[in-house]
Amino acid sequence: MSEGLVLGGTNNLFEVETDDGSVRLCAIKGKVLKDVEGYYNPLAAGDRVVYEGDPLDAGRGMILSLVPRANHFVRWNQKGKAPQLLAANLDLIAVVTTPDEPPFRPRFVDRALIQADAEHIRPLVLVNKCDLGCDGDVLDRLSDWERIGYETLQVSAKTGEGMDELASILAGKLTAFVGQSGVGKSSLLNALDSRLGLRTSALSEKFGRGTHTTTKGMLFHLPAREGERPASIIDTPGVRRFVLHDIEAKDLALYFREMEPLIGSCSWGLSCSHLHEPGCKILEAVYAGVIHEERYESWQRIREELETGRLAD
Ligand SMILES: Nc1nc2c(ncn2[C@@H]2O[C@H](COP(=O)(O)OP(=O)(O)O)[C@@H](O)[C@H]2O)c(=O)[nH]1
Ligand SMILES: [Mg+2]
Ligand SMILES: [Zn+2]
Repeated sequence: MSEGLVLGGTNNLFEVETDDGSVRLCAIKGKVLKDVEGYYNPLAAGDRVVYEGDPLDAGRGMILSLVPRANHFVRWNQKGKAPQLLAANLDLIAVVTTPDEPPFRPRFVDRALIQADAEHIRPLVLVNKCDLGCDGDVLDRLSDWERIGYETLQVSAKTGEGMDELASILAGKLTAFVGQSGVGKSSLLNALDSRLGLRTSALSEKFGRGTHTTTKGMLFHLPAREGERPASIIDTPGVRRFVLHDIEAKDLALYFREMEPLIGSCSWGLSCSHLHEPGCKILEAVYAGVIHEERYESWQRIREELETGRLAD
């Protein structure tokens, strides 16, 4: 029995990297992974598992158990009606977005930031395709995320702009790239390591027939750059919408970094809905510009979504 690292997998067959760097295709033995019951997928890229090698086949093995996770990044899978593990044991979540093609989606970013904070994983707002130009709205949101304590970085997988800085941030960490299909997650990976040669596809092809884009998470080790430790990246499946998991509507404001310090100080105390009450410190902060209107709107929409189970946006 030895420990290995899950690189990816589907249909209960997982690619497990062994200590010597080789990869074994492993099935899960029986029902040993009880602690992950109820999930859309039992294991995710980044998981560490205990496996037993097949004595007759160096490329095969059986997963016996899961090593307890330091953290996991999950979203609610609406179709499968279950939480879906996107990645595990992360040091960083890069929430990838674009100024255009596909259009800038700040609410997607807000949701992913909240889920990252809820899991205590450091998030980075990564704007790709900055060669297309960031207009005022995008820059305004970026400076607001910075103001409330999030890191942001503008890069272009196409021109290479910002890629050195990105590589330095990623060095020595396990990072998940999370973002909608088409924002350039695979292109960023190719730019970081030209040997990968991952399939990328134009937006117009993304939703067409026979296209082949990432449908499962996959972990890649990048070569170390001079003077830096190597980076590992998980390319997660492109998610069209990001639905929060395991966060209650009444607690949502706790995950908005600029709202959290105000909670409890409203005239109505903890029973304040922050929607219309006089003496609401959150509403006052919105009027005073301390909470960005767009963030307040994000909060309202997500709260309604969590309360009713109906998807907004
Ligand atoms: N203009 C521009 N296009 C890019 C950039 N990065 C990726 N793309 C294009 O965006 C499309 C989607 O990229 P892909 O990597 O497949 O996105 P993914 O679905 O997130 O993996 C492809 O046509 C890429 O050529 C960039 O920095 N600038
Ligand atoms: Mg891709
Ligand atoms: Zn209030």
